[in-house]
Amino acid sequence: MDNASYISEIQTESYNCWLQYKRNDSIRPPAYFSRIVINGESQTLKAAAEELKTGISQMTGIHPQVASEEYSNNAITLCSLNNKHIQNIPDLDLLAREINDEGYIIKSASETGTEGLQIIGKTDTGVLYGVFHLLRLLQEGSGTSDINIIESPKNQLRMINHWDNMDGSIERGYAGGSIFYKDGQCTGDARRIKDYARLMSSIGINGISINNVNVHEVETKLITEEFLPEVAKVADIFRIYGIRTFLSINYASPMQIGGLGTADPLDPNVREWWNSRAEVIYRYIPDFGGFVVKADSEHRPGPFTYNRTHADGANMLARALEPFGGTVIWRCFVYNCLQDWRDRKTDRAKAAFDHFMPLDGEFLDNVILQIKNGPMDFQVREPVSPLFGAMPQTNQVLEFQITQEYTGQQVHLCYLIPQWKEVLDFDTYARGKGSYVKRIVDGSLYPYKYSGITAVTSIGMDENWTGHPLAQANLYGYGRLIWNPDLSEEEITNEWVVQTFGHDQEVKETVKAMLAESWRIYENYTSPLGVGWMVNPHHHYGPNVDGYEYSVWGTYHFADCHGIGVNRTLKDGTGYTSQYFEENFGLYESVETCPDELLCSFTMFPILTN
Ligand code: GCV
Repeated sequence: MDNASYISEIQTESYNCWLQYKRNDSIRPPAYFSRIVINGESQTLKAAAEELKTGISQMTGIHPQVASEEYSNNAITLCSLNNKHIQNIPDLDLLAREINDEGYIIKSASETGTEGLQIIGKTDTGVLYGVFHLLRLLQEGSGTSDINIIESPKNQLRMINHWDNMDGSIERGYAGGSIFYKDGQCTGDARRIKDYARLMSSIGINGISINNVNVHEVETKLITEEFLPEVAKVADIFRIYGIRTFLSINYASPMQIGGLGTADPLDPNVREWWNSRAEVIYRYIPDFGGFVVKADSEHRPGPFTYNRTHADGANMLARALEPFGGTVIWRCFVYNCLQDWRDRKTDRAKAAFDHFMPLDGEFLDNVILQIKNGPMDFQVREPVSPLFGAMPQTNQVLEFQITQEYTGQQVHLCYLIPQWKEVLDFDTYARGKGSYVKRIVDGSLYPYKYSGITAVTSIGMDENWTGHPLAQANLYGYGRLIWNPDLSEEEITNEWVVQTFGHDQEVKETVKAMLAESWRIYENYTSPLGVGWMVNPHHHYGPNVDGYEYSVWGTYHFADCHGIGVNRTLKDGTGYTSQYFEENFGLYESVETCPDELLCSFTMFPILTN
């Protein structure tokens, strides 16, 4: 194939991302591929069968019949454990105990002693995940005999946050307009939203918030009857694919749309207002996930106006959602964007910890704190936020950024899986050695009721969803990594490359090499040594030495004729290092032990003149 036609094929296929199901004649389809049996009635099982049928047809040319019956010997049977009638799988009860609510078992003929293949989930969503797993194996060219898979997601909440505005724009979006809104209306095309749900479900996403955390006037009304019927349509599609819908809310809603004179969380009228709002929302969306909240940060309203704490604010909302099983996801990205840091003691990096750590234990158990991976703002390199592990009594989710705000805006290639793996593998030492971030957010270090990982998405109306086809790798990799943080970068990259570009050896090796090196290359030419903020103010496209936000106090990195970097030591700097547990405090406090890639995050280097 010549270069030009190869590229045009990629462009048209790129809408399907990693669900292309390219024809692959090396697959030897067993006889049972011609029949799919669904044991159950749900729309989720039907969607699973539809996906499987599409995948098998496209990859093998066989067009399976779909039948609804209890069990068939010579078929692929899709069945969830609550539907019973599963035959011929020895020790099923034992196996069932090994998977969680979203887990699944896939067993092929040789394993069951029958002619067919069974995909058994604890729930129907588990079955759907199992189907996507099987399709992935087929795309990768794996054989169909001897399949014996027992699989569960490691993280409970696996979320995506949209920063979509109702005028159709996306804050920090680089792939066209919103798929949900335009001109102040909900205009989402059901077909596209379904395809989006398929893509997200195939990588295990189970919650999506569909509007920007900066909630403006129009979006404030998403929780009213003017827009809830439209939000419910999105939720109806998402539900089929195992995804709960969340909304970002405006903390001042009781004033802006409720006609009250205050949004004080301790005011009984305000509480009552939120209680009845929750009732209305759940009438439209019975499985509504809850609220995402940005409060008291970057000019957003919040409880500080009333001299109340973030716990007061979050708990008020949590009480309203609790009877319906909803959660409040309260962001810790809280800092005073107008603060003057020229005294070199005031430090934005300290803000989240200072605000939230003292509140440990004060939040209700359906509140979850959402913490950005670093203490500043999704820089190409930052230390890991010291809040991880510092709040044993408060549910936590980790927030990544898939959209490439500071990492090249989907024009530059910057594969973020290596960065995210470093964060997840970071040892906080919160409970001694081995207290990795991944163990905090999967709920195994502390017994959190809710925990997990979320990320700001990178998609928009562009045909290829992400602006550049290679940027799809970050979206795919995010889902796979948060499903199982122990997957290696290489495994994830291999999966994505094959599903996206096929099996051509040269293409595979070239794309893999480009991805593998891209983060470090991007770091080196934009913002090395952890200096951060080498970007244009506001647009955040780099490199530029002029990085700062909102205020007039100069650059964050203090680069001038006297030196560069921020002294964050306890000894004679801002004291940020003391927010870490002892081992990491020691590491960062001394320039001798501080890792090279973070030197300018912790030390000010004078320019030596004679
Ligand atoms: C949605 C940074 C971004 C803002 C974003 C904010 C946040 O400041 O530049 O666009 O606002 O983070 O995470 O709330």
